[in-house]
Amino acid sequence: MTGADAARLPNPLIPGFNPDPSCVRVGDAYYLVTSTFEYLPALPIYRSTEFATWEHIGDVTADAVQAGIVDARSGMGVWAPTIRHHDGVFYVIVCVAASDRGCVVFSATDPAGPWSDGRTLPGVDGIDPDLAWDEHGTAFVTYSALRLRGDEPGRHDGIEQVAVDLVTGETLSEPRPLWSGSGLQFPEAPHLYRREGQWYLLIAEGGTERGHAVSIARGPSISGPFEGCPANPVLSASGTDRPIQNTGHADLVAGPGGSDLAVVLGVRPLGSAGGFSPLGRETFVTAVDWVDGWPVIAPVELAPRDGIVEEHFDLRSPADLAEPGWLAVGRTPAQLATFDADGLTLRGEDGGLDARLPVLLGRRQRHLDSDTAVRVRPGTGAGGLGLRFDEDFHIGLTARADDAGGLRVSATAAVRGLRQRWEQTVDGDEVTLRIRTRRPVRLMANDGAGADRVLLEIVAPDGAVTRLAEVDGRYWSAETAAYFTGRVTGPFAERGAVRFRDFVYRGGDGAHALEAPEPSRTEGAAR
Ligand code: 6LW
Repeated sequence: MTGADAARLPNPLIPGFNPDPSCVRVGDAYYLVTSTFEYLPALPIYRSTEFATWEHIGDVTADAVQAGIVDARSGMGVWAPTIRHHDGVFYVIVCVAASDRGCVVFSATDPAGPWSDGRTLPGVDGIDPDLAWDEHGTAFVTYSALRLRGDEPGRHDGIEQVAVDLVTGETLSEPRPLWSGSGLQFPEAPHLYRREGQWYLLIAEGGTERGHAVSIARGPSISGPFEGCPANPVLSASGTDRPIQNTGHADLVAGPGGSDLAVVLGVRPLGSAGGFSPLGRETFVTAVDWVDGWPVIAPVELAPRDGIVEEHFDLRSPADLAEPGWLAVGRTPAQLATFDADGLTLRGEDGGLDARLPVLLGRRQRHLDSDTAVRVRPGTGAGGLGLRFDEDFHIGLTARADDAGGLRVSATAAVRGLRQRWEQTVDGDEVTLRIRTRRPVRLMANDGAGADRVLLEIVAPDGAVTRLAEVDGRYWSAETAAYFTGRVTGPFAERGAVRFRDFVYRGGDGAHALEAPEPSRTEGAAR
C-alpha cells in the first residue's frame, strides 16, 4: 500500500470513542485494540485484512476484577494498551490507571479470545506500556513514568524501560530513563520498532489535547542511546485548521502493500472558535514514508465512510447484547439486563445517570449525525434513553407514570452541577424516546456555533414528533467534559423495573447524512 492508497482509507478508521490505538500485523491480518476506561467489556479487538473494514472480534476481558476497574473513577481504568505478537502468542499490555492492578499483560493464541487472566508486572510504575523483545528474546516494557499512585501523584519522570520476565511478572532490571521527546509536555505512548539494524522509539508528547504530537528517536539497541529526529515532531495538527485535531499516540504497522501506516488518535471538532468534539477521541490512519532513515508521517485526512449505518435491536433476546459494541460502566451489559417475551428489563438503582455505576446499556455514538431511539414502558419505575459522557455530563429522557394514567417524560441536561429539565405528558403506558444529533451549519468564525445540535424528542406511534428541547452539544464533548472517553447512548433505568424494546441507532458522516430536522419547536415546559 502506498501513501496514495493510504489516503483512500476511511477516516475515522474506527469511529466513536476508540482512543490510544495499537495495531499488530500477523500474516495478512491486522489486530487493533483501543482503550475502554471505566467501561466493560474492556479492550475491544478489531480485525481487518485490507485495513479499510474492521470487525470487532472480541474483547480482552469482560470481568471488572480482571480489568482492574472495580473502583475506577470515570476516565481512569483501562488506559492505552499495546498489542504485539511473539513466538505464536498475542500479548496485550495495559496500565489500569490508579488501580492496584497496575500494569497487566494478557496473552492469547487466538486474539478473538479467550485471553489469559492477566499478570501484573509490579515493577512497572507508569502508563502506556509498550512490549518489545530484543535480539536475544528478552522482553522489555517501555512506559511513560507518570506516577498515579504513591507520595507524588501526577509526577512525571519521562519515558522509562525495564526488562521483564513475562512468565513470573518479575522485573529483571532497574527502571532506566530513555529519550523523552523534544521537550513538549507529557512524553507518553512509547512504542519500539526494529528496522534496518536500528531501534526506533516513537512517542507522543504535547498532551492529548490540541498540542498533541508524535516524535521519534533512533539508536543502536532496544535501550538506546537514542537520538531524536531533527524533524520532530513528525506529526501534529497543532495550530492548523485541519478537520482532525489532537493527532498523536501513534503506532506503526506495515500496511497491506508493504508501506508503513500509522494508526493515531484524533478528534473531529465542530463549531467555530475553539471547537468541540462530541464523539471523543477516535482512531484514524495515515501514511508513513521513510526518508533517510526517518519516518515522514502524512497529516491525517478526513475521509468519512459513505452511507448510513442502521442498527436495530428488538431487545427480546440476550443474543442482542452479545452483538459487539454494547457497553456498561463497571459491569457487563448482560449483568444489568433480563429478558422475556416482552423485551429487556433494567432495574433502576439510586442515582440514575448521576451514579458512578449507572444502570445504562449503551453504544458508542460513532457518527456526527445520529438518531438513537428506544421504546420504553416504565411500569411503576422510571427510566428511558441516556446519553453519557460521565456521571457529571449527561442527558436523559426519562419516562414515569403520571397520576392521570399516562406518562410524564422529562428531559434532563446535566453539566457538572448545572441542570435543566423540560417536561411533557403523553397518553398510554409506553413511549418512544429519541435523541438526535446534527452537525451545526457552519457560518463565519465567531458565529457562536457550538458543537452539534442535540434534539430530545418523543416520537408518537404515527410518527409525530414532540421536541422537548434542543441543546448545544458542546457541553457533552471531549473539550468540555475533559474526560478521555466519548458519548455512549442507550437505555437506562433510575427506579424500579423498566422495560425496553426496539433500540435503533442510525448514523452518518457524509454531507447531509441524515435528514435535517424541522425547525426548532421546543414544546416541553422548562422547569
Ligand atoms: C493515555 C495517555 C493519555 O494513557 O491519555 O493524555 C491516556 N494522554 O497516552 C488515556 O487515553
